[in-house]
Amino acid sequence: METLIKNIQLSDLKTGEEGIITKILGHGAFRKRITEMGFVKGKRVTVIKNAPLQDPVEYKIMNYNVSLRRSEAQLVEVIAVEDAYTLAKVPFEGTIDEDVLKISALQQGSEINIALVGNQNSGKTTLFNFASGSHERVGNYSGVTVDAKEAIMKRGTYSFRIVDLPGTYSITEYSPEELYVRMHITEKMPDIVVNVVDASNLERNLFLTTQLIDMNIKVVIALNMFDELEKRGARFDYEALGRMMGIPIVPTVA
Ligand SMILES: Nc1nc2c(ncn2[C@@H]2O[C@H](COP(=O)(O)OP(=O)(O)O)[C@@H](O)[C@H]2O)c(=O)[nH]1
Ligand SMILES: [Mg+2]
Repeated sequence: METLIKNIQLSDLKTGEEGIITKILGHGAFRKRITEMGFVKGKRVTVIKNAPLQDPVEYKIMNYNVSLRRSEAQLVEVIAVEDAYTLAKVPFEGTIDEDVLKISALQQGSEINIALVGNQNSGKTTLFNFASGSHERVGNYSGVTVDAKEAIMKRGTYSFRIVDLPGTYSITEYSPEELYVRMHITEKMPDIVVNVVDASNLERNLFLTTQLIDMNIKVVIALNMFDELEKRGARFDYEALGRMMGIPIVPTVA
């Protein structure tokens, strides 16, 4: 039987407790800074001082003492050291080296959250159904006015949690759909946003893309309906556009 081991927030560890880092949430400047401080997957972190409701929290990582704001520590996921032993199938009293702990932490952290974002009729649901086809459906979850579908698929040791978000032309919060998509990105912090773009309607579709770029998140463009483009005999140097925007563009036919 597979043991279910829960990731916990680093901020929840109490003084003296230790964890092994399984995932860093967040993007951009925060991610860069925290990684530079040594907070990367597989590293052991010890709580030096975590007083309730007090900021900052003090940690020891790679033999350095560092302070993190509580809000930052909430973006670091860890597993308890005991759990890393369980994952590594080594008894807790047994001898174990850091490499083994690291490998088990990497396995634990291998859930990748993907959000499909794009205009209506760009092919999000078709892509979602293709990706989740024979896989487990987690089901629908709904806001007050809009729905999103979620599925998990597994490839090797990775599991991908994919969310099909409602179609939007922008995410400036004017409609419930826009608000929902924006909240999902800022609060759930998907590891990757797949921006599904209708290749035959580029100009309109790329407006949303520019807004996603401004959100400082990891974006990949699925240049969908590529068959329609080819049918019209159009040629499009999407690699050059991708280089200009700093985003990988992958042609797809959902
Ligand atoms: N030709 C073509 N049609 C597609 C492709 N992807 C989706 N469609 C069609 O486009 C329509 C809208 O797709 P849908 O997945 O519902 O879009 P959504 O609103 O973004 O979820 C459907 O009729 C799909 O069958 C594609 O790559 N090529
Ligand atoms: Mg849809």
